[in-house]
Amino acid sequence: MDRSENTDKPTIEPYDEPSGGWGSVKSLVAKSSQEGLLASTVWATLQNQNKPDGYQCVSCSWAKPADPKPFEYCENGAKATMWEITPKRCDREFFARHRVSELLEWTDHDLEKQGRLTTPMKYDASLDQYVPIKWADAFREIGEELSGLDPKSVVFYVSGRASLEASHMWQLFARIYGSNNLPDSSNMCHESTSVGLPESIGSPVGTVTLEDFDACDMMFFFGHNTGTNAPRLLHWVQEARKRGAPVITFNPIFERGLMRFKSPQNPLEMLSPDEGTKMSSDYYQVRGGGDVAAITGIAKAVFALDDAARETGGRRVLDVAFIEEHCHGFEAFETFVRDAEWEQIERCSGLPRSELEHVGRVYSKAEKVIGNYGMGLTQHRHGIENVQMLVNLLLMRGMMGKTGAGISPIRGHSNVQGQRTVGITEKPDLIPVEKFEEFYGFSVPKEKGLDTVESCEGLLDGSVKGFVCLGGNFARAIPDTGRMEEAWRKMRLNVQISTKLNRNHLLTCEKTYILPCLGRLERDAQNGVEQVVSVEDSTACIHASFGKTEPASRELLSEPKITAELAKATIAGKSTVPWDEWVADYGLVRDAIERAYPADFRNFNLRMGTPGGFHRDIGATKREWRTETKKANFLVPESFDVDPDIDTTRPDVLKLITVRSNDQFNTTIYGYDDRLRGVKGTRMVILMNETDMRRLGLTDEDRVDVETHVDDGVTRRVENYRVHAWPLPKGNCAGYYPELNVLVPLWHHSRRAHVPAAKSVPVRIVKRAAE
Ligand SMILES: Nc1nc2c(c(=O)[nH]1)N[C@H]1C(S)=C(S)[C@@H](COP(=O)(O)OP(=O)(O)OC[C@H]3O[C@@H](n4cnc5c(=O)[nH]c(N)nc54)[C@H](O)[C@@H]3O)O[C@H]1N2
Ligand SMILES: Nc1nc2c(c(=O)[nH]1)N[C@H]1C(S)=C(S)[C@@H](COP(=O)(O)OP(=O)(O)OC[C@H]3O[C@@H](n4cnc5c(=O)[nH]c(N)nc54)[C@H](O)[C@@H]3O)O[C@H]1N2
Ligand SMILES: [Mo]
Repeated sequence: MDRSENTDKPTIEPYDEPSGGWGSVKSLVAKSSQEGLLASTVWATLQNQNKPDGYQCVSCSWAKPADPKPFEYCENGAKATMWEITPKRCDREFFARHRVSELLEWTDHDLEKQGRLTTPMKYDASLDQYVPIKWADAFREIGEELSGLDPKSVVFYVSGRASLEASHMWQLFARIYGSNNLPDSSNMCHESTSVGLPESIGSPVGTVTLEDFDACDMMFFFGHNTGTNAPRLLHWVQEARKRGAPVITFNPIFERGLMRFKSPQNPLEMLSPDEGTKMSSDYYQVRGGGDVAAITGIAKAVFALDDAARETGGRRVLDVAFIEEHCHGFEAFETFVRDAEWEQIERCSGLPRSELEHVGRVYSKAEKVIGNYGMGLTQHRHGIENVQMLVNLLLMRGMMGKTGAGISPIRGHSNVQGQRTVGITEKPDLIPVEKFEEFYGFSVPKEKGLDTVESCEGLLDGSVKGFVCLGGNFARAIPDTGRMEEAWRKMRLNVQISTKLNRNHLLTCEKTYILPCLGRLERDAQNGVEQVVSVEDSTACIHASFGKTEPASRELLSEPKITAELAKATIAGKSTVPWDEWVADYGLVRDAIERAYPADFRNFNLRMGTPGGFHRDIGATKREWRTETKKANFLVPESFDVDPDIDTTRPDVLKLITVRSNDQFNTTIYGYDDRLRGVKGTRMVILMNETDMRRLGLTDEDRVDVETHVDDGVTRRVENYRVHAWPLPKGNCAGYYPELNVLVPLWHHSRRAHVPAAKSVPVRIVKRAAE
């Protein structure tokens, strides 16, 4: 099933064109014809993308400006749109033609490529096929099934795309039923942020808005592949570079978007023969997992510069007034940094002292600095420490709570941040329990529910018996996919609310249903009245989203409607939630959200059309620290090299970094060309440092098996991958998620946040005998 290739002769050579540019235009034209879409349809739809009176893109969560450009979309946002408005249909005839055991052999790409799901389906084991089921029957059967299960044994997963309205309803449904088991895709993503930032600065989300990006005079990028995963942000980086602001990147892989960029929005740039804007003024190939060490080195350099300033009576480099008034724990941090040995910093970060000192000097001269980061920091055993260390660096110079400065976790899914804001969490202490109980007359379960890793543990030990998924492809996105697929099938109930066919649908249980829903781009009329939904972007701004395209099928229901019907079938009479009234008018759901979260959602219905969105109440942006100490906390990591799972005694053990290609959205694989890395025609490749390859007796195109090197009695292996030399730090190798998730042990995760450590998987590469 994991033969993710589409040609006999894949080609792998680094891409040296700028990101954006003509390459992105060509790629879009090819995609629209592959989907069988008319250029005029694509064009008319994209005109509305990320506009205040249009729909909010279903790809990444990057901010939507108040004054959008005529084309406020990027190559990957446009791909996501075309993927959703495709004329292709995965309808009842499709399911009549294919048995599930046959579909299990298909790749992720081939499954989703079938187009939009159109009809509710139920798995029939005697036929090994999905057969159509009426909506009313599906709701009734699922309701009966849920009523017979212990609520603690059922998991209500949410992938980060569902709207604020659907998400708020969903968590109420789960809690009234009796379960706090509300894992979110965020558990695999920015949970290190959601746990780390509140301890540091008293906010679970970032502190910057587009205003800050317009004003900053320096940026850091740690572990984010911006050109692929939030391409519109490149425009703000380009503007900053044109203002002369340094942009300093730490990433083990040279990612094109943060090297060179040509704005497809700018005809002059597009026609000019030059190579586009140099995006990172300095690009450091930090060793995977080496960021705590690298940041310690930069901090050490800052202390040294501050010492020198004090000696000569010059201007202090530390923001002493800020630290005194606003911070806690500075002395312990200072001791940690001053005590750190350069030798160890260099070894763990893979970077020479002179380079880190250079970064310290550049940082010391800047006044308004933004610290951007992505999965390269969060998906590690020490994901929380990574995040907190970047905050420490910013706090040293007072880069928090002032215009042009702050911490910027670049979030993933287009509403993943917002789902947490309106109650999707397994932790009841993060929701307004008393309010829910008072408003709706039910008792919220008080014990913590299951997060993603704990849900998987429950699958393995048999205590989880049902999964109801609001979007996503849980069983494919999680670690240890080999073991988890087997465990998944032992459940009683698998309910998938989805737009496209994916592997999770094929992991059938005793009762399995696919409930097809409207996408965000589609017109959502309830009793003839058109509804609007809302989402929160990466900068904590909340926007309305107006669906305008014709639904892919007349049978589709909206996510709020499906949630309400499931709730009515399962927990009728157990609360006073007016499910039908809410579905008839989503504005009433927004009123309910406002009542539950008045500080964030004041005048929600009135303000949601504000161009640029309205900003949530984030204390840290006002230097109001909602931490236990009432201060911004410097938090000291235990050590640098804190991945205990890498066997450093074995020179053949490498640290595997799993990444996304430029032709995928998570488990949605649009195609096999990772244009920005120059990998074409295959996803079954392991990129390696050339010296490591030679050391292990490997040459380009050799076929290898990759095995996880941990001692837990489980064999985890992928077979017949090709290796290719790539400019990576020694000891690292890289390949594509989700195919490689089979290699990630479930227990290999960020310690307190439980984010799978998908960026540091200990593996051995074993050459295959010639066939
Ligand atoms: N087109 C497209 N857009 C997307 C997505 C998509 O799949 N496709 N997914 C969305 C989602 S849900 C998310 S969470 C985001 C993900 O966006 P990113 O945060 O960019 O996630 P990855 O693609 O995993 O890339 C992680 C980057 O971190 C680097 N890295 C790995 N290990 C380390 C390390 O130890 N230190 C440092 N400094 N860097 C490291 C990798 O080389 C890579 O460049 O994108 C969102 N946007
Ligand atoms: N090894 C490794 N594993 C990872 C990661 C990694 O970097 N490396 N990244 C992790 C991260 S950051 C994330 S966020 C997770 C992603 O995990 P998920 O969010 O669970 O996965 P997606 O691939 O985004 O889900 C795709 C499916 O969502 C459904 N869908 C699409 N649009 C809609 C919609 O509007 N409504 C509904 N109801 N369904 C819809 C479609 O059926 C589609 O097949 O994966 C994680 N797993
Ligand atoms: Mo994500």
